[in-house]
Amino acid sequence: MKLEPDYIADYNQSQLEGHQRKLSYWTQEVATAEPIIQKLIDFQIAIPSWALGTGGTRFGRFPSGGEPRSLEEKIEDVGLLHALNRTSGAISLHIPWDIPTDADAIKQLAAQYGLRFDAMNSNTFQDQPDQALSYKFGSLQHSDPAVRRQAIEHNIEVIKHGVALGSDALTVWLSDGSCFPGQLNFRKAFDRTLSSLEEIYAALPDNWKLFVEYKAFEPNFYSMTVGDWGSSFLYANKLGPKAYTLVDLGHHLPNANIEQIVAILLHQGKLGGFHFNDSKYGDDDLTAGSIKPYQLFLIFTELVDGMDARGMNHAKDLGWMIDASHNVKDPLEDLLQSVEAIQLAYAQALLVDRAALENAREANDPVRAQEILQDAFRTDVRPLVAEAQRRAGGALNPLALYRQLNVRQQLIGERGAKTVATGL
Ligand code: LRH
Ligand code: MN
Repeated sequence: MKLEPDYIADYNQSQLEGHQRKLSYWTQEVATAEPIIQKLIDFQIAIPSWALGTGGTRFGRFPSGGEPRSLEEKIEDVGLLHALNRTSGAISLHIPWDIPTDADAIKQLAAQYGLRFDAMNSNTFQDQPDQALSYKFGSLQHSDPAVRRQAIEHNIEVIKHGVALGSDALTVWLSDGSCFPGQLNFRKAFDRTLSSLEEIYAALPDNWKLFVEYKAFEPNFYSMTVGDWGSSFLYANKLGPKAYTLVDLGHHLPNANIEQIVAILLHQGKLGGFHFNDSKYGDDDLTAGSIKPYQLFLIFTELVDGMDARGMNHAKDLGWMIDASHNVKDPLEDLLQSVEAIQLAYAQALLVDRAALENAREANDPVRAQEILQDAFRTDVRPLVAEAQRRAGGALNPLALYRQLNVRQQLIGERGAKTVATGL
C-alpha cells in the first residue's frame, strides 16, 4: 500500500494549529529546541524484517491479517512506516527468512521508499528443511567440527547477501548453550565458539562490523555460551577492532542495570548497537518503552553522555535497531509506538543539563542529581518529536493517521486475512 504524500499534508494541516500552540513554548523558551529537533530528524531506527507479522508463543499465534507474504511486501510495509514517521529509514534482514532472490531489484525497491539495509542477521538457531546437520546441540560451539563448519559457511553466506544489498554489519546471535548441568564443557564451548567466530570475522569486508549479541537464557535454560555482556565483550575484544557487543534490552537477568552496562561498553569503545524492545520478565519482546520507559530514558542519558565524550555521531556511529514480536498488537502500530518511545527517550536525554548533573555528582548530592534527571524525564517532548517528523515530511501523529487511513483493513483487502509473514 503506497501512502500518498497529500494524505500526510492534509492530515498535518488539520493538526497544525494545535501543534504550533504546543511547539511555541519550545521555540520561544528553550534554546536547545532547534538542535534537538535537528538531531531527531537525523536519527533513524532500523525495523526488523522478522517483526512485520504477528508473533506468537508455543501456546499460540493469532495472525491479524494483511501480513507481508514476501520480502518485497516487507519492504513496502517498512516504507509505509517511514513515510509516516520519517524515522524508520532502514530495514534489518534475517537470513534465511528474507533471502533476496534479486539483490539489485530489492535494493532499488528499498531505495524507492528511502530505505537502506542495516545489520544482517544469521540464523543458526533453527534447522532449515534442506540442512545437512542439526543445530539441536548448538552451532559454533558444537562438538562436531562439521556442524561448526556448516554454521560458519552460513554466516559467510549472510555476509555475501549483505554486501549485495549495501549493508555493512552482521549480527550473530547464538542460541548455543545447555539445558542441564554437566551437559556442556564450558571451556571447549568458549574456544570452539571463538575459533568459529574468528573465521566469520576473517570473512568480513574492511568496512563491516560484527555485532556479538548476548542473551541470558532461552532457548537454552541452564547456560548460554554468549550469556551476558561480559562474555560478549570478551569475544569482541579477542576478535578485533571490527567486533562489537550488541545490547538487546530483553536479554538480561531480572533487574540488571542495563544503563550501567551500556555506559561501560561505550566507554570501552565496544558498544556496537541495540535491539530495542521492553520486557517485564524474560525476552518478552514487547513495545519499547511500554513497561520501563524510565530505564529507556536512563539508557539514552548514558548514550548521549558517552557518545559525546567520544565525539561520536549520534545518528551514524551505533546500530539503532528494534527487535520485537507482536502477539496482540497490530505489528505496524506496535512498531510506530516503539519508534516514538525511542525518539522520546532520546529527546529527553538531550534535555538533561549535563553540567549541572556532573556538579551534583562531584558534590555527592544524589537529591539534586535525581531532580536534574527527572526534570528532563518529566518534560513532555512530544511537540519536538512531532515537529521533527513534520519537517522531515512525515505525519505529526503517525499512529493516528495510520488508524485514520484504515491501513490494516486496506492491507487485508490487498493480501487477505490469512497471510502469515516469515519470522518469529
Ligand atoms: C534472539 C533475538 C535475536 C534474533 C531473534 C529474532 O532472542 O533477539 O536478535 O535473531 O531474536
Ligand atoms: Mn535481538
